[in-house]
Amino acid sequence: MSEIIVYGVPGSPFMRSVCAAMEEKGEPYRIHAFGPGEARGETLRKLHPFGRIPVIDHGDFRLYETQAILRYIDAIFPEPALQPAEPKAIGRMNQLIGINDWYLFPQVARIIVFQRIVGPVLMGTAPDEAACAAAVPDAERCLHELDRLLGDQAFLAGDRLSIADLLLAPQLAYLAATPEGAKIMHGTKLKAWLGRMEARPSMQATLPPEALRKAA
Ligand SMILES: N[C@@H](CCC(=O)N[C@@H](CS)C(=O)NCC(=O)O)C(=O)O
Repeated sequence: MSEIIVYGVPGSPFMRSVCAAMEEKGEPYRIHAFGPGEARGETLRKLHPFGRIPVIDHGDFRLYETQAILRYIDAIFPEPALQPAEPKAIGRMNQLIGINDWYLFPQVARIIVFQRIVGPVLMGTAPDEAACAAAVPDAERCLHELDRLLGDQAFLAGDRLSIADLLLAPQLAYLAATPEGAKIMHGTKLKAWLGRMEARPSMQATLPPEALRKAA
């Protein structure tokens, strides 16, 4: 079977989810890293019409949208399974994926993490304090709901690691490193879960570049 190539910009949380899934599977993969300029230009548009990362190639099969990539990886490398079999856990995992893609990333991480970490490190911009403050109610809603759904479980969708954990942990690792995220997550079960996730070899093997880690 041909090797999976992951296209993206190192430090991207969505790309980290894909790489962490490959690490969990213990399967080799290759990263094709774009520079920040390339990631906004025609090179990327040729791979991804919406100009986002990550994208994967598996032989002549190309795929984008992180949750689709994660499900594909789980289908071609079945062990260890990253999707539950029990209907309620499947529903919960899919709900969490939706929360990430519809609320947490666009309403919260894309604003607070960009303003506090990505912009200052990669573009030399100063944080827009008003934009960060305006995103706090959405951050509170998302993080409190994730904490509630996690409850006393070991993982977000139950007692086993799933795609939901791998999608959300890279996003929350950045968010927890911002003053807004740190304050909201302080003392929560979600924060403890994040600590457990960050200790996993798959997350340790896919740490963001040092400059982004230091800023975080
Ligand atoms: N729905 C997409 C979102 C991916 C996404 O937004 N990736 C970010 C990087 S983490 C990106 O490409 N940003 C480029 C931009 O905002 O122009 C997915 O799940 O793959």
